[in-house]
Amino acid sequence: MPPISRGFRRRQRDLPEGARLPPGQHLVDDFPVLSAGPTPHVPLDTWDLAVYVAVGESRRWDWDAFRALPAETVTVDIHCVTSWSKLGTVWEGVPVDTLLADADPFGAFVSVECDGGYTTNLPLEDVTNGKAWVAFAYDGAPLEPEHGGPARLLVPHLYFWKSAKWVRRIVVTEDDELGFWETLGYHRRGDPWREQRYSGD
Ligand SMILES: Nc1nc2c(c(=O)[nH]1)N[C@H]1C(S)=C(S)[C@@H](COP(=O)(O)O)O[C@H]1N2
Ligand SMILES: [Mo]
Repeated sequence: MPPISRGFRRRQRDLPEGARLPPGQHLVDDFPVLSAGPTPHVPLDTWDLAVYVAVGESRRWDWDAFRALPAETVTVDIHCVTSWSKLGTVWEGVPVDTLLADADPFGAFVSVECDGGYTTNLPLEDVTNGKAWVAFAYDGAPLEPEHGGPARLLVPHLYFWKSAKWVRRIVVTEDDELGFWETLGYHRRGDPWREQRYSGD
């Protein structure tokens, strides 16, 4: 039996010139799929996106109306709490600011709800002012179901569990109502640069 060869150890890839990684993260080239349950498949003709801004004030878009909203192409780095990061990912999506345009949200948090039952909570501040999108394309192609298609939240400056796949409802809340992973001990905000992985971090 040969000794365990160094070749078996994962070699840390060199960072591209000028790139930075949050603490405790390593680079991957592939695009891992992380889903807490099966991939939902909702036909586009029954899909809609609803935003609940305040009591008695909601907005709803069916697929065609959603796709008619002005979209942006963004190139961002993404960071999963399980420690992989991926640099320079290219997405197309509708800014959450657009979904909230002219609204007067009655709370300072949002609860994001998905097909399949996944939820996550975020400060409203973290999904506004150009920091978050509802993305429908990745790398120039419609978003694959496994990666959240037809549409997912994209909040690249926070750990990627906040980027809820198969998003259907964004609900403004007064209190920070813990979501799926947050209830299981993950951090309520999840800033990778501050390494906010677990609730005590
Ligand atoms: N609806 C839903 N969204 C989700 C998840 C999930 O299980 N269900 N997993 C989260 C986690 S932990 C990560 S790292 C990313 C993974 O996205 P990906 O599968 O496209 O890489 O989605 C996040 N959004
Ligand atoms: Mo994750």
